[in-house]
Amino acid sequence: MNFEHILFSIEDGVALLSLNRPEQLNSFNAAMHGEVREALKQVRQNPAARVLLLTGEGRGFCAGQDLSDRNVAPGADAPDLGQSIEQFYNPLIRSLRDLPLPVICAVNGVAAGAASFIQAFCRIGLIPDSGGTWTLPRLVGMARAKALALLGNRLTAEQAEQWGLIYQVVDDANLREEALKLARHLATQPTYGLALIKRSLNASLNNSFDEQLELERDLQRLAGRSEDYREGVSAFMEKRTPSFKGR
Ligand code: T3D
Repeated sequence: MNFEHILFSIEDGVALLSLNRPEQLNSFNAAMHGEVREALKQVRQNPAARVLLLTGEGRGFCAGQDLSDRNVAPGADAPDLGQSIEQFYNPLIRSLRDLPLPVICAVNGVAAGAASFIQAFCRIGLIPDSGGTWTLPRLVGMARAKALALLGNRLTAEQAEQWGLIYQVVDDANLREEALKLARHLATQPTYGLALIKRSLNASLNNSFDEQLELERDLQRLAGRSEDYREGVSAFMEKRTPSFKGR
């Protein structure tokens, strides 16, 4: 498949997916959804991909749905946004959350809509979707989540970091390099073990402490059977740097 709306490559273990509709601040249309879906399928199927790095071309990261596709004539039927969420957005979010690899998001500019430092939805009469109403209160607490969602104010990257919405702010000029450095490091690490860590942390948000202890037992059993665990222990005993294969 030739990609028109995204840039996609797999190199040095890093799958790099950059949204590429800069004039529309990388907002999503159906074609871009299709390309992202195909790229994520390739990431899942290609063992050479050991980390996913998401970013955007131009001055924006992503402005959510392309609203020019939603500008209906007076009197025309309203679009079925529920259907669009079901067909496009929810599968995308599930696919990223369930991807058995670390996912790094290098947010290079304004992010609104599906990946967001502006919960812009309230400005056009919609609600935060793509899991926003689930994720936001868990990351920043209910008071701040409500303020972000009801006011639609811009949250600076520094504030987003302070509030726990993102991991780290870096200088604009260094973003791509810093993100690649992190991605390349993760690409040399025990990918299968990292996938199990991601799975257990995701599950912890809904589990009781006892349920989580049981999940940890089950996933540690799987991790303990991996080639990388064996290599990690050997390397430790032999006082050398481990060489992980991601299995
Ligand atoms: O299928 C479904 O519909 C399901 C539902 C999905 C839910 C959603 O995702 S709804 C959320 C949709 N997104 C928004 O409401 C954000 C709209 N954009 C903005 O509010 C602002 O653009 C930003 C706050 C993100 C950035 O502001 P600013 O001042 O930095 O840039 P700008 O001048 O507004 O935008 C620059 C250009 O990008 C401009 O085009 P132009 O005038 O240069 O030709 C603008 O129209 C375009 N653009 C920005 N966002 C979108 C967009 N074009 C289409 N769709 C957009 N979402």
